[in-house]
Amino acid sequence: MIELYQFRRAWGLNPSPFCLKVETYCQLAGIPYKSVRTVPFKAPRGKLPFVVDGGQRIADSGLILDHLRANAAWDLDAGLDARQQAMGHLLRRTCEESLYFAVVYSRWIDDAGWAVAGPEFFRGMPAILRAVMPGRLRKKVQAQLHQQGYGRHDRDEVYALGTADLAAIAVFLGDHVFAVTDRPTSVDATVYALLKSILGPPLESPLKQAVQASPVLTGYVQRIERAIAAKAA
Ligand SMILES: N[C@@H](CCC(=O)N[C@@H](CS)C(=O)NCC(=O)O)C(=O)O
Repeated sequence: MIELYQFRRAWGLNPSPFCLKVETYCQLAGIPYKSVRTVPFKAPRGKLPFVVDGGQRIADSGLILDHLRANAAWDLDAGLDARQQAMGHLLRRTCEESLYFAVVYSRWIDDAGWAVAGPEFFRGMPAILRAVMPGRLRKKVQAQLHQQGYGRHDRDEVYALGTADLAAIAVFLGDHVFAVTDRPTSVDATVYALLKSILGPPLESPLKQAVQASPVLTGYVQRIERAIAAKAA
């Protein structure tokens, strides 16, 4: 049984796109796993998720998926040709290296998003910690986004960057059932995780408006959820 170390649920959902990516992959591939709640400072690389499999600790969602796919019975990417793999790589990078940071901005930096996300992220924390931790971590995320670059843009520009990614993803998906072939792959775990992270939480932002306005994107999210349900049945 794989142990998947991740954040506490927020709004009843997996709040982290990278944790949700791994959890979705496990669900799509029918991999038995146990979710274990933890915090980043206990992770091997200071970020979540990580997994423990037979005593081996593996951090980073991409490396975790590589590890899971090494078991042929769990390899959703088997049989993809070089072009499909390349398209998947580009799509994944768009989600993880660009769209992700717009999502982070919508939760941690945008005052409207923070007013909703802050209390939920730190719910249940002892009052003494809750008085200092949210502000401290918000400053840390602010510094991370500044280093990454998107934090140097104003609100409209950040959302323009994110919605441009969403528009490109929607064109790429078009009328395809799944991202790069006719069945779910690891690429779908990533794309779904980002779209669900925008759609699921009760946060209003131009990112959410863009997903909700796209039948391609909302239809895709529903298809992935049907594929997960079918695998569990
Ligand atoms: N490259 C890593 C990124 C993981 C990541 O950024 N995780 C975030 C949550 S979505 C995290 O743990 N942040 C806590 C921190 O930076 O302190 C992966 O693919 O797993």
